[in-house]
Amino acid sequence: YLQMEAVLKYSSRHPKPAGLSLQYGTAGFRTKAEHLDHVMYRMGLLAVLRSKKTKSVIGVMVTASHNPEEDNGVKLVDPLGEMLVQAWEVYATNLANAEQQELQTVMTFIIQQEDIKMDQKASVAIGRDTRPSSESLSQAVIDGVTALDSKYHDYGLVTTPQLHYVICCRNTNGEYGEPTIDGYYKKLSRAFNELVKQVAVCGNGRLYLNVDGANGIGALKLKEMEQHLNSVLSLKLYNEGCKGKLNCECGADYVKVQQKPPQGIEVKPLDRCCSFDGDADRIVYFYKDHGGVFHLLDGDKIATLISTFIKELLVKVGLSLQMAVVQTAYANGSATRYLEDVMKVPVYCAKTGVKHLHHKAQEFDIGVYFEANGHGTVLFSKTAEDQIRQLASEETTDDKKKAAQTLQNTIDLINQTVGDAISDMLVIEAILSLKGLTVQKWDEIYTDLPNRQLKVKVADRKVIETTDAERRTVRPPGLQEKIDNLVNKYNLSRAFVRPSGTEDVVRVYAEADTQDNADALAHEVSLAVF
Ligand code: NG1
Ligand code: ZN
Repeated sequence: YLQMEAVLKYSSRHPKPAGLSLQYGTAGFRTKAEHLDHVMYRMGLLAVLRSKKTKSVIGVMVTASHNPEEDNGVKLVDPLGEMLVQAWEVYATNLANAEQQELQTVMTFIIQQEDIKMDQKASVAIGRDTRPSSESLSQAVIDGVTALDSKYHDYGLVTTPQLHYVICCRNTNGEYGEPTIDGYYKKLSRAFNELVKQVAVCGNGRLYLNVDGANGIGALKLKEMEQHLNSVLSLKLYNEGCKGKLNCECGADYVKVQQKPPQGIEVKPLDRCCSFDGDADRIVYFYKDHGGVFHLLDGDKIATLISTFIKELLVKVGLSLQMAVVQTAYANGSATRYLEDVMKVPVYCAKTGVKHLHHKAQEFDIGVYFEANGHGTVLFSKTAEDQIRQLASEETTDDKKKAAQTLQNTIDLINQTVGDAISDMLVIEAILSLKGLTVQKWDEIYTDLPNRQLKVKVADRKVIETTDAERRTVRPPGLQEKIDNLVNKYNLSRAFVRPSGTEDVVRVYAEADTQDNADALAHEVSLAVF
């Protein structure tokens, strides 16, 4: 049919390097930016098909998150702001890898397989991060949408969670919020200002926070957000992207993996600091104590803080809603133990990758999920939200109503579509001020077990197969026994290996009673992987 002519014509402007093969992984496509032009064009095509199929606006985000500046990537966003449904990932892979002469066949296959009505209207929303390559790559996405004669809205520079938010709003008739970036700022700032107005904030009535923007989009967008914040929160921005390179010796991933502060930030003892990643969907906190020792507050500490706060409010409002925390194998053993034994909160372990955690968290009235690296959010079921909003508006005792209103504002402050550094940061700041907690007191809730993460290059990482939410290997034969024997040599120890879904490496994780032992165990396990 006619459109195919346009698809092929435009496609020749976005030629695929012959033989290049990429895979839509846990975070979409991700590789060197110069290999991605054809992928972007084709994801524009796929977004149109997905939009026709779901009769909804579909998002396309151009970013490679915490990867080096030279890399780029692309992810599709489904109607309610979730990640692209798994069944379509293989279409994405096939479309990206089709040679020019196969493009028509692959397109036709998807259209037939999904019974897509090509006369159905489509609409695509596009966003991008601050990488130098992102602008022209998002143009390639636009070419794909245009080739199929469809509508698009280019939101330009946005954080990943902002695009997810907008998609959700647009597909729910504005029920989730106003479908603009300004609407995002208004929704979050209103909730935040409501939350903190009831507390006499320590010192001169302001909260102070140092933010490492990873030289990325987060810093840019925080400046816009700040104007809405009634000047309660005083942000000092570092690595805001004017000088330094994106994610280079800074950002949430660097701070988490290196376990040290980012470059370019001046940390005074007990100063509260946080780091965003390159597309602002992850956040970690850190500080230095009086002895100059660095302390990291990762996704596990954030999940603990938030779930404790919500649990206390649920007791006050007297609602028996079921709350659970979802983690991955990378969660620190101390965090899991604290939540289960002290907080009596059920904890579940999901496979690495946000979609797995998100999916599990949806099973509960309130599902708090965080990856140790700082990606996470809280999901409230419709029932939970309705009950809380009802109580907040009722004529009940003052304390009960107040707690319900606090919960309601917390719901509004949280970006339920995906982990969001800006939203999580505001939630954390509000909780700390409401509970009168310093960053050090928050850190002391439990003590992390010393741990180490390593990467190992192997010929073929796919030979490693895992089970039990990636905590054990089933292949190659004998590997798990070797790991078990090594783990048994140490106290309070745990270790596992898994192939990365975003890099050509095998990741090794170990924890033990001392840092030396965690380091030694990680090293020994990585030797066993060869
Ligand atoms: P891989 O490369 O599969 O370990 C990494 C992170 C994930 C997730 C994805 C997507 C770790 C150990 N892994 O996945 O948590 O964030 O990237 O960005 O941090
Ligand atoms: Zn990210």
